[in-house]
Amino acid sequence: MDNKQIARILRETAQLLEIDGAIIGRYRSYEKAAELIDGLPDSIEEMVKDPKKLKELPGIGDGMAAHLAEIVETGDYALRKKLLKKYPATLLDVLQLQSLGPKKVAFLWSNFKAGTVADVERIAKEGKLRDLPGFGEKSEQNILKAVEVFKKSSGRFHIDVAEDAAMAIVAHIKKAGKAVHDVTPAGSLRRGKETVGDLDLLVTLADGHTSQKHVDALAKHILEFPGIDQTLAHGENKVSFTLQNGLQVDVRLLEKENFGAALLYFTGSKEHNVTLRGRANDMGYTLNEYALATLKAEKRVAGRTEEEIYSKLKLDFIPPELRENAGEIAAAEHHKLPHLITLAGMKGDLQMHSTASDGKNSIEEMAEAARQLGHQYIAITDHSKAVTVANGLDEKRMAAHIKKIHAANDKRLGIRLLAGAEVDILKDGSLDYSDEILAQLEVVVCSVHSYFNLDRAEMTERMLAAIENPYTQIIAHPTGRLLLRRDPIDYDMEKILEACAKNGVAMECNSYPDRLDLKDVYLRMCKDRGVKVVISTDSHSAANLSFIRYGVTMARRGWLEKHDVINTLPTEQFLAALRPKPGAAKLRSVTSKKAAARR
Ligand code: DGT
Ligand code: CA
Ligand code: CA
Ligand code: ZN
Repeated sequence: MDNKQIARILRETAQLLEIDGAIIGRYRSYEKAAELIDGLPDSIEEMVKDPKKLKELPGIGDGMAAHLAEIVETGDYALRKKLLKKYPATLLDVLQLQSLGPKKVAFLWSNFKAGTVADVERIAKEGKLRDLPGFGEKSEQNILKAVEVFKKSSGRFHIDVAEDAAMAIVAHIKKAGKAVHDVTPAGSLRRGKETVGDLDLLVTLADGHTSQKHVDALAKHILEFPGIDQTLAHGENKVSFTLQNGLQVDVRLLEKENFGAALLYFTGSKEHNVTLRGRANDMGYTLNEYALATLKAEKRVAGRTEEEIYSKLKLDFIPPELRENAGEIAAAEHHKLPHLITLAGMKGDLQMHSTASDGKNSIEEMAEAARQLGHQYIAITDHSKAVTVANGLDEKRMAAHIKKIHAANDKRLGIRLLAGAEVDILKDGSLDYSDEILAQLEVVVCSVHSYFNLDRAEMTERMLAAIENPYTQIIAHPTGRLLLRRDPIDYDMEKILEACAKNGVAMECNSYPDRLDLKDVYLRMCKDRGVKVVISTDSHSAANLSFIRYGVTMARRGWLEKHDVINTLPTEQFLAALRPKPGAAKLRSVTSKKAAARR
């Protein structure tokens, strides 16, 4: 049982307790423990063996330590099970709806017996909510919007959840030993899509282990994976099962000889495959999950690797992230594929929070973790005052905080620390800090955290105003989407990108797995329109800094190359690539005039 599963059980217990009307302290302790365990590098399953160590964790006392032991031992938690007898499990789905907290969920349950998202949708559509205390017409509409998001997203999973599950299963399958040659994730996970419907894993059999007897033994071993909830299918060369969080997993067992063709087929996308098969047919071949073969004689020409199949089809190798039938096949034919950005190319991270606002680690701790990742510079960007829920800093606190960042930088921690802030874009597009503070910041990151429902025209004006503010340098999580939870805000992206290009404002590719914002299509628009991109993590703890890999994946899906992303540049060049500060621009032109006069 991994930390994520344990955290989920605790979180659900907290939510059910809150619905049940438990006193705040009671459910908060579960919530806090869930949050802690989610971000913990050490395995709780290991730690319960030594209760003393467990209780050294902040907020874990005797009681919680015993609960954790119970969860690890039984795979569930008695209190959660008891509450699930009292309330339907589907209430947890209702709780997922943005804009419905536990109090309202409890209210709807006790007054309408609304226990499913469909129930809530029905009573909202019947107009029964608008007159209730604490609801109103606007909230009724927001609930219906949230229901739509839920319906679109249900059954899909965030990329980090999918990746963690895939890694655990791969490790388990490899424990079968010499029967297994290799295990490779395919499907949308390999393409780096922001959410994943199900996992597709390919297991290649070792030489001498390909008989049906061997395959059956291996299948049996795979189905002993401890995270399995239900076995769905057990065929000749395929097993399917679901995990406790509902994620489905399809595992295919195959011979090495067919690996390339199978990997190509099961990586998809379906649309890429269809176009590829059409091309194969035009060239006198047939392509399926076993091989590329001649149409007439059915003579096999390739199949062991993807490379040899692409090559026979007279195409350059197409990286999985590009396989969406969005022009990549034509580009591969003409040797025009982009040289995609890589994780190793990243030199800095421009959005993260410290304990000054809602982060879990100090400036120094963030610096050390970033240094270990190989970064040359980071910007500490705590929240501005409007974001009260995140303990945003007012001008006075921010002025002191800037000094603290400079002081930390002076300690020469092996990484350059930039004094930044994530400045809220207010409803009218103005920024949440005075020019005096903005002028002191080395990196000004601006973003929306309120009024997500403005109409398109008003939202476009708001964003334009923010971009035209001379202090704005980076727009963070530009569309404000929360994957599987909240739709993006609505504005005219063409107009906004045009304004970014004109004003030298960079767009952020936010790496946080529930944001991944901008999305791939918009990133490609940035590239085509000459808008600079930064890839940042929006870390709220030192452990989050490694999320940058998801941002890089999204950037690759957006066809971005090293030169499209300014935080691939070394420190000084990066700073020069940022939009110049109002004062600095004047200063720079004065010095260059002086330089010209000298020449
Ligand atoms: P997902 O799971 O919804 O996130 O997306 P995928 O792309 O992983 O889709 P999935 O799991 O249904 O199938 C995995 C790959 O297998 C898919 O990307 C392409 C291939 N595939 C599946 N079904 C078909 C099909 O009917 N025709 C073709 N050409 N390819 C298919
Ligand atoms: Ca899939
Ligand atoms: Ca599948
Ligand atoms: Zn933010």
